[in-house]
Amino acid sequence: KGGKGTDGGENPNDEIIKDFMKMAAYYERTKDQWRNMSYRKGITALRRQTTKITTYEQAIQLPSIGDSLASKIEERHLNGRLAKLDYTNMDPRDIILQKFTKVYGVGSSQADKWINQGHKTLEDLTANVRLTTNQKIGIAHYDDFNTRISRSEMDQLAEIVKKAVNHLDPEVEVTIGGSFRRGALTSGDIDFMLTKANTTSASELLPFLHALVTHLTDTSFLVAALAVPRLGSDSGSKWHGACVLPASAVWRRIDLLLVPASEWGAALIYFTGDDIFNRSLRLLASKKGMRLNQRGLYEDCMRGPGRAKMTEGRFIEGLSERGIFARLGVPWRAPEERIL
Ligand code: DCP
Ligand code: MG
Ligand code: MN
Repeated sequence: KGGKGTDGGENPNDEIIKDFMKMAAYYERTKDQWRNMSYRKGITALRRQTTKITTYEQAIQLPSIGDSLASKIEERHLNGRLAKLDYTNMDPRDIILQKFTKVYGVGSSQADKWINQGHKTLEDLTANVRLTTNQKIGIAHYDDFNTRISRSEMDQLAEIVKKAVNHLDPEVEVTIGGSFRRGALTSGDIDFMLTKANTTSASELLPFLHALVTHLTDTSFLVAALAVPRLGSDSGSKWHGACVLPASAVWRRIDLLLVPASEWGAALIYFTGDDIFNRSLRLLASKKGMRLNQRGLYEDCMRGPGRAKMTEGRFIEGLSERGIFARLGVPWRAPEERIL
């Protein structure tokens, strides 16, 4: 997914960080996971600096910054730009890839196929491709879904959902996760987590979800359902849709996650992200013979080649976010610090 801004405030290395984010996103789209990761690790190292890094010699001292990134940091300082970024910015295939993957529900594999078939614009897709209902909505509301949401609009959206929840079942608790919980100045969508005391499975919250979605649709707040929970699947507790503020014409993406109270901590880690932070926590868990997912932390998980899971492992913690960090043996990280 593209268009993600820097989450927090100011950093003396903001300019190079922004360029490195573009490089990482480029390598993510082109599925070069290794370079994508190198840039992301480089960004993490730069974020931790309190002074501006300008020379190769300074940069190469930092953890996770190798020859190639160090050269680019110096180049960016001396020239005010990165030649490689100018080059990728002109890559015609990448320009189309970016456009297509910014359609809701379209990943780089689907976008690749369309490009290979010769499609270049969203108009080409509309005219020549058999699109799913969701892809049609994604294209019709392309600009809406790709416009970032300010924190004050996030508050307004949250207010409407919280009122409805409270009206339907005051025992259900609402928390906003995602980039908003990380303190981001703007968000790509709004991510709600819904839980209720003493629940042990997301399916117990399904009747409530149904009532909530019906109510918010009847009151014209929800305008599309894009993905509904399918029982038994891994995404069994997630609802995706679109909403709109009263008197606004701009559709916003909204996600609702049903969380049983027993899995609250694990779900909170998962839905707070960011996705890269989650990936690194899960990798760390697997290196320690454990397994982390959105439901909990498990120990004594047996793995085969390529860290493929062979046994489920024993559930050891799900309730508390801090408890999971502790059992993983990693220092607590506030949501604001969970970037890259
Ligand atoms: N998530 C994940 N892996 C994914 C997608 C999502 O771990 N492939 C988790 C981490 C995200 C959270 O779900 O923080 C919410 O997903 P979003 O796509 O809404 O991402 P964010 O809220 O982080 O950013 P944005 O502001 O773009 O919505
Ligand atoms: Mg989000
Ligand atoms: Mn989301």
